[in-house]
Amino acid sequence: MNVASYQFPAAFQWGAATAAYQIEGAATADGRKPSVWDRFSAIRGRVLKGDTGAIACDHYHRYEQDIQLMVKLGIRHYRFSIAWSRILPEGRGNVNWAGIDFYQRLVDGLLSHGITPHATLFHWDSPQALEDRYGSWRSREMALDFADYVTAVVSRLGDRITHWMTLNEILCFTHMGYAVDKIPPHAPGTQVKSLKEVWQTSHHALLAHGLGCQAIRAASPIPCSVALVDNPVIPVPITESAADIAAAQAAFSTIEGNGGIIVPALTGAYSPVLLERLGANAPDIQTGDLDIIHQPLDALGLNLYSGTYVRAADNPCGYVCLAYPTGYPRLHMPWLWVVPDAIYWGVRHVGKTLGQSDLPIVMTENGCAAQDEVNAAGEVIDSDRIFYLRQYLKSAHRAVAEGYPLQGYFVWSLLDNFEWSWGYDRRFGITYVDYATQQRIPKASFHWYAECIRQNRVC
Ligand code: IFM
Repeated sequence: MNVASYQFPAAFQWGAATAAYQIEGAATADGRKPSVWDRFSAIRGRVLKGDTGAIACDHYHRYEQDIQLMVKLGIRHYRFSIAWSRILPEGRGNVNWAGIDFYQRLVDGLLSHGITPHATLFHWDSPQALEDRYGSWRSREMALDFADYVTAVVSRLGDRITHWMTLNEILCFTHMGYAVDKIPPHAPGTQVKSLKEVWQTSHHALLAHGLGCQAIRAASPIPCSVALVDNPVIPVPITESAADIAAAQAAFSTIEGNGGIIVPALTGAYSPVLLERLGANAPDIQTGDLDIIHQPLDALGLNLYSGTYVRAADNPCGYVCLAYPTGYPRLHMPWLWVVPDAIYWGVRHVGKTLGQSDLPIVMTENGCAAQDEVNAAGEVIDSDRIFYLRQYLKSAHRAVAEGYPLQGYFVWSLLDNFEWSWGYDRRFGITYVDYATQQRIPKASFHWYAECIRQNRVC
């Protein structure tokens, strides 16, 4: 591997990622019933400009055209998610064959072009019926229903999908959907009464992950890879002195949600520091739960967009998080501070801080929203996105060059799409979508990324 030219190993997986509710549209087609996001986005004031995912990129009807885009891009790996409410419209019970058929057609189309499908089983769009029945993630029943849904999917699609991911970004769809004293920016938008109840929702999601892993392995007709996708906060040492590195490591396993999501999933125990801090607000954990949660994984997916600078401090936790100075570069989201080193440190923390040095890691999402415009020539020259992606990919390269098991990179996203509470106002795609006509316009970053893939290096 040539370090100076940022060359990646031949087997490095280049890909692009999307999620069902953000691109599919066709919200009432072929037996699909509402998800919590259909209901949430229909409530005035929940999503910017009243946008919903009812049409989105109309990918449900245009998936063949979108596969052609992937071919043009040169990716050999595509990450997408399966919509629970297309497969089990009521959340449990009867399987909707039209839903299965859609994903079979999509996957067969990918495979016929040599593109490996990587399927996420849950990317936030849980069936509204389960919210109505028992409050979805507030109930332990949700984990059991998730496992049944996984069995329904994997037993029918497992002959052609070998890369499975259970849940995407647990903290977002639990803590941001049920937070106390905040207006939850995520579906279902329920205000629970205590912080304990919030932590209970993420505990149920962890259980769903564990039961989901078991269900995948039991239902898959062929050997397959099973992963969790998480978005931990990444502490980046402000200098690479031994003291600041130790501070970043101390921060990684305790900071914000990390100690209650990635730590139990990978080690089988919540961070003791977090549990002490939570006190009576810690979730109820039943005997055996942590064994279920701590399933062996074939890979870990990391969704990384930003990082938090830390330095060593003479305080009980040994670190302080540093505020971003005024004028620090940020792209088109309030949280999108440009911290390329987050990729390197994210991969390193999983290996060294959590002692998982053999666990293969895939960058399952990285990208940015930019204020893209179509120019008079009909092009979108998103040099800001290229600037961002180039730096992050160099950081990924550093991790690989130092021998960390980073095996692939999926840009978020193949297409502009429904960015949750921000609706269509924020564009994360390397392909511009004109929502009025559904025209796809590959941006400059699309062509740049295609060249990286072609040369297998950061260009
Ligand atoms: O669009 C989201 C995606 O659904 C989950 N990860 C972060 C992306 C950008 O906000």
